[in-house]
Amino acid sequence: MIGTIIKNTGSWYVVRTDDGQLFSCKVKGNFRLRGIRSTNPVAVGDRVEVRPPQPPVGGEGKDAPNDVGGRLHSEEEQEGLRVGLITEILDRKNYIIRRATNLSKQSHILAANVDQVLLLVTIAHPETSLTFVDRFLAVAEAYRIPVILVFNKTDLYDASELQQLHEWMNLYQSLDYPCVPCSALSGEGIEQISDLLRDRMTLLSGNSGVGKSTLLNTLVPGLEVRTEEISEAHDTGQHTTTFSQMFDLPTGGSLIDTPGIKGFGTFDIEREELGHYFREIFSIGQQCRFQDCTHTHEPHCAVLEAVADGRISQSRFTSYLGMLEDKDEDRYRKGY
Ligand SMILES: Nc1nc2c(ncn2[C@@H]2O[C@H](COP(=O)(O)OP(=O)(O)O)[C@@H](O)[C@H]2O)c(=O)[nH]1
Ligand SMILES: [Mg+2]
Ligand SMILES: [Zn+2]
Repeated sequence: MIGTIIKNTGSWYVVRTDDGQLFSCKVKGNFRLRGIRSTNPVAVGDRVEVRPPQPPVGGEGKDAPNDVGGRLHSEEEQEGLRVGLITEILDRKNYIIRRATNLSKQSHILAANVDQVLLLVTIAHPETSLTFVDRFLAVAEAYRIPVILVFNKTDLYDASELQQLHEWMNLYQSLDYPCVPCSALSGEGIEQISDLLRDRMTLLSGNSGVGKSTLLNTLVPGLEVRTEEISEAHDTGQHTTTFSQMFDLPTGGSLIDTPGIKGFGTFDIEREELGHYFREIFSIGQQCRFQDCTHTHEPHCAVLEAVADGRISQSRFTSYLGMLEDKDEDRYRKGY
């Protein structure tokens, strides 16, 4: 049977088959993914093949998930889901990974087959930094995954914060990112967000405290995801226990929530390539004299000129330089 992974708790996965059955699954023991060293072989959003475990014939079936630890103990199994075994993964459209730590080569797959990402940002309470937003956008650009920027908690903003909201929205709208001001509490913007999410698989992302769980509860009636989760505290820790889940939207489509994950993290982008992932730097950079211009010191650099005369925003350029610097450090530490 073919289905979609809709939940991941540790080594257990809930798969919903295309005919609507729910299975609580483990992954077949010898399952390997080509080319990715990741802590999880499959992730929420993956399309997989599921088989009921082999009945034990005169002993334990070799593939039976019951082998592991001897006893079934997943939450879902206790809730009466059938037990299954993931035996194959179907081709992925894309996947989003995050390195366990900056220096680690091991990655964790956050989600697969996503159509777009909703990045929840707050101007204040807490403030999301523009650097964070720009890094996030650059990595999404590299993955070719569209991002919707949603500015939450508008009900809390004072005059100067509202002013800042407009500036930020102007900046990112000018770069063709859809921007929606919203209040998960008052309901402002919710309808517009619903429209953008319709019939798509969307990954929900953003710093802790920006209102992801609250927004989820607003968009999915009947859901009561806990807000202000404590798991976020482990965010910078080495071994985040990730627990991802996909929620169906009443209007069609789904939202994937990955608590404890605030960003994509970094991944390997060549120095000369980084500018491709900042839309305005990419387009203006076409006019630089050198094709591999890093827009830092080169003569006749169109990007430096555009920063000087305000066509490229200083904050965007600062974010770009920050990412370049990180790359230098990475290089140094890893010795490549
Ligand atoms: N005033 C206001 N508070 C909000 C809004 N959205 C979320 N919050 C509050 O912000 C806090 C963190 O929200 P939560 O959904 O747990 O954030 P998460 O960490 O991103 O999941 C909670 O106390 C929410 O009630 C909003 O639009 N307006
Ligand atoms: Mg939360
Ligand atoms: Zn240049």
